[in-house]
Amino acid sequence: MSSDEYPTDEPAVVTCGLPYANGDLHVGHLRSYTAGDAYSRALRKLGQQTAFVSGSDMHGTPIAVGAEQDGVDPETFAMAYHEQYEATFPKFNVEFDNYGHTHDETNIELTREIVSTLEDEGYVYEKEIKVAWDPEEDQPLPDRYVRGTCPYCGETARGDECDEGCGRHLEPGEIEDPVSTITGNSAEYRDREHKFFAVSDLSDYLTEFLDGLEGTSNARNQPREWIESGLQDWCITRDMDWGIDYPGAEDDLVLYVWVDAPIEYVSSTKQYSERVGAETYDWEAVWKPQATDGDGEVDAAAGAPGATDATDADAAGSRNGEIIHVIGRDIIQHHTIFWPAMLHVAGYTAPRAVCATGFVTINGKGLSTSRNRAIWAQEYLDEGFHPDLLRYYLTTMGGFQQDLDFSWERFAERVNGELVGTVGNFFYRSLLFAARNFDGTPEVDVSEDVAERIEAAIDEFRDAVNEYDLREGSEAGVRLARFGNEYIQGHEPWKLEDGGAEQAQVIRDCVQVAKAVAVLVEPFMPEKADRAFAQLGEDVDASEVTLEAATEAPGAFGEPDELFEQVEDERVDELEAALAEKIAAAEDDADDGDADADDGDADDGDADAAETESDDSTASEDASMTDVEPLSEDRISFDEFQAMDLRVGRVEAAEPIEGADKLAKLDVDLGAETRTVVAGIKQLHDLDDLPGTKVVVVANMEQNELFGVESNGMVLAAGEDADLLTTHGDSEPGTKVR
Ligand code: B3M
Ligand code: ZN
Repeated sequence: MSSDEYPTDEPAVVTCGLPYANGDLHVGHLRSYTAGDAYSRALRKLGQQTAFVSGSDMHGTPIAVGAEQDGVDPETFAMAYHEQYEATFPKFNVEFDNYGHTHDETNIELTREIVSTLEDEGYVYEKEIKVAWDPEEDQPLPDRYVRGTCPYCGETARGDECDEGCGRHLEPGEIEDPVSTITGNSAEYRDREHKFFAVSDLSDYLTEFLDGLEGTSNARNQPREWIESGLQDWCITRDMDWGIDYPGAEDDLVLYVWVDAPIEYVSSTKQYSERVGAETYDWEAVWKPQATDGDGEVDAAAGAPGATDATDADAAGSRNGEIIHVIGRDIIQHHTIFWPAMLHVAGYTAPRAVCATGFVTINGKGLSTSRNRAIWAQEYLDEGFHPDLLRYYLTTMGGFQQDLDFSWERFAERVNGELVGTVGNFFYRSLLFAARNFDGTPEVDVSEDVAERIEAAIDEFRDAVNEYDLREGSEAGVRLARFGNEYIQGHEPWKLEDGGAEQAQVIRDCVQVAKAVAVLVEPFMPEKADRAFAQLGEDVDASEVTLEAATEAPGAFGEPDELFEQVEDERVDELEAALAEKIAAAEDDADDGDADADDGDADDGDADAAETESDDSTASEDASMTDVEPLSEDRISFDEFQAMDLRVGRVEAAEPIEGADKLAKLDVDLGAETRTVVAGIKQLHDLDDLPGTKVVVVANMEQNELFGVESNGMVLAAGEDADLLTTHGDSEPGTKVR
């Protein structure tokens, strides 16, 4: 990797965590796949050579357990889901350059090769350990065949993962009070020989690696803590017959699924390269360090395996590609400890960035497949909504690392507000006017101010991509459309002489802004952007162009049609009611004892990235409990907390905002200055009582415009009643809240 700004001279690869091929896809999965897809498209917009790859995870107990339940062999079971995923991703415009699976020859071969190198380099040893065993079935109980108590946090956990508590990876034998998920019996422990990868020898390397790692801060902070508390070696074999046989082993000893799963990132890139030819995309230029001479020319492959060799290559000057992993935050440890350790010893390139997305909640509660509290991919499509609307929602709702709440109400709000109201409205108005009065783009130059405004949006986009900030990236386009609306409103071209020079100028500017908006929102809504391009008379797709196209003039075009459709209130009510009904039905089933509750078996085995199952299990018993959102497991560091500038403020004036049901405009004294803050408290407080009240304000909240009022901070309030937070003593306005 380099640490140059994107676009760099090296090829990039963007990967998404591999879905276990064991269940239907839902909105939790889609969050990371749409994010990965949007990010790779955004990189391409910058002109970065990029491949976007992933594949299905076919091995491990998540598959074996599911196959057993369905009474089929694991390969048939996993392959059916693999094919389903392959067909589903494109329906959401998630377009992998290669989507493979871990059970194909390329991956099996590469896995054996990498494991042999780990052995040759002296990083693998054998050790006798105690593994959980089912006494009745007389079989070993790896990973998901056992549940028990997490030794770190005391929550119930799966054999290899504390899935409901601290999220840590658990080594075989670590789980306490193990119970077999096959028979429900208490498991025994038996001695078995297993292979270990000496990760603990690599603490220094990993510390250094983390210091240079880009992406989201959670992907650096958590592993740092794990390293500080002492790394354990990693058991890389399992007593099973489904998986990749351990090279040279005789009995049923396969590699742990987490060894061959990330190797599919490399295999998938290799398959892509083989398909398009190395001149078009060279997988080795990405994954294998290339030694360079002084002037940066590539000499020869210096990807000789081994820790020291790789370090030498670095020291001599090495070039290799930009590896960017997009994952769910529950698999940070695998991607920032085990995986880079393997890559390093095997002589491969270290990842440049790990972007770990937060979980998805549904109406404020943990997504749960077994409780049917989920929006399934197919279900969304069956509702007839355009895939780009969900893409937009999922990729731009918050930062990568924030948990993301899905509700149909908010979905409609964003579609109707930003897409219909801002982007669609501006686009339609401008193009209709242009088509009617000028048969398309008027033949004048774009005015200087507008050209500058477009350039500023392009810069915002470029910065956002370099900061791995999809939300900001999308805002660059949406803000530009907002500017466009203000521009057309302010210049009132309908009042100018039809077809005259003044009108031509305004419309020329608007057409260019419209084209730039289409270019900038393409990563998030590729199909809509392609359609926008077609309406502008372009003969290429918006997905094929780079940022330069934003400033190139469109030509002639006819009358447009609307890009987006309003989601009506009644539709939202219906969708919310149907969702509540299906969750209640699943709960009834659970109460009847028919359905499995969250018992960690195959049903919730699709442990995707962006899914949380740790929802309130007493929901149906205690109505008051259901109102309390589950406490977030997404811990933040002190640094992250400090990034928020919380201040004591004093309300100086409060007045309603006309046209808005809930919003009030507050002038808040923050010591250094008085700020205007818009707050959703109009119906909940008597505004006349507010002046003089002390409040707590997020002073560095991004600026936002609501009903034409610029809000410059956020007032903290609790719950549905917007109970305003205040101070207990007499801190002065401006005092920092810590
Ligand atoms: N198959 C799914 C998960 O644990 C797992 C990801 C593998 S990524 C290399 O989220
Ligand atoms: Zn735990």
